[in-house]
Amino acid sequence: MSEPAAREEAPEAYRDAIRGGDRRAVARAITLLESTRPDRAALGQAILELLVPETGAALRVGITGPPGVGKSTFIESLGLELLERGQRVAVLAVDPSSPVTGGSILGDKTRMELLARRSEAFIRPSPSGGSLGGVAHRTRETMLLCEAAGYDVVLVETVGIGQSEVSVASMVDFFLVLLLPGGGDELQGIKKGVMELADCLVVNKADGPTEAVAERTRVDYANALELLRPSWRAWKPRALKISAREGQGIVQVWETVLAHRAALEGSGEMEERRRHQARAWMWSLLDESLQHAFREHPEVAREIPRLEAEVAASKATPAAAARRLMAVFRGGG
Ligand SMILES: Nc1nc2c(ncn2[C@@H]2O[C@H](COP(=O)(O)OP(=O)(O)OP(=O)(O)O)[C@@H](O)[C@H]2O)c(=O)[nH]1
Ligand SMILES: [Mg+2]
Repeated sequence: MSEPAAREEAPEAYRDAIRGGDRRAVARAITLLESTRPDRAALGQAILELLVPETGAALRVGITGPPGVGKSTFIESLGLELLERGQRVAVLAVDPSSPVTGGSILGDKTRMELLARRSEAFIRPSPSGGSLGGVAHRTRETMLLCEAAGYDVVLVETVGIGQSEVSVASMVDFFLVLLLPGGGDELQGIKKGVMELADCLVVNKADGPTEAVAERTRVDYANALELLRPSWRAWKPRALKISAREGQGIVQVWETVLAHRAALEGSGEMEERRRHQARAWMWSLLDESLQHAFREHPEVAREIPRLEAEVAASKATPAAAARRLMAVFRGGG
């Protein structure tokens, strides 16, 4: 955007620039959304609201896996393949552990060197600081901005720590779990429940000395998937093996993503999935702002330390203290 500064602050100017695919405008709008200054954040929200009608067209893919499994290498490889196919690609991250300076994807830009250099690709580190919920909300909003800017595919990466996989799974159309050759999911630090969320399990590093064990691991996972109760009428999760480093199997992964989309669109489940996600997101935002309003309420804030102390000293039950705080909040206390 090259308009004078004052005009740039109008949400409409951002909207037009983002619609036109201006990457700098996208980046600046994301920074606004992430801002802790209420007026900046409000401008970000105003921009987002103007753009909502233009969102939803991208294919959203979530990628998780244990540290060192090859997520960045895979995303670079898949991203380049998609660019070859004429698609524009955005890469985002959810990393609640990331320090103030931004997430690991920033360092990853060096690992996604080829992708980062391409003008059809947009790479954005995880929003930093705050709760997982907050970080995930920002990433979701960033995803919408990227869609409005015309990115065809949004890849959302998260390292499997805490609950971040679950929140990424709840914002994407396709959820992919990358695994290492050998070692069960628990050994790899994949938590219970994450397997059930996967639309596809992908064993990476199927090359050189680890190729044979990668195939055995793939078969083991394929068998394990057979035992899971299917989440979808039209889709049975698959187990694949790839070498992200050699670029082997990447096309097959993408064809699986496309087959999944076709299947779920055919059964109406894709629309269902997105509707469900949008409702859940609304409630999660509401939970967040209610919590905030509650803690900011002056009388509640005054009561909290006293009641916490009473609960800790077993002088009041948690239930009674919670009831008391609610009564204060409602103005009846
Ligand atoms: N042999 C082999 N090595 C690979 C492959 N993919 C990635 N690696 C190597 O595995 C290491 C980790 O790769 P990354 O892509 O950084 O893994 P990551 O999952 O992004 O790691 P974190 O971001 O630290 O969680 C690097 O040394 C890569 O070169 C592969 O397909 N085969
Ligand atoms: Mg990485």
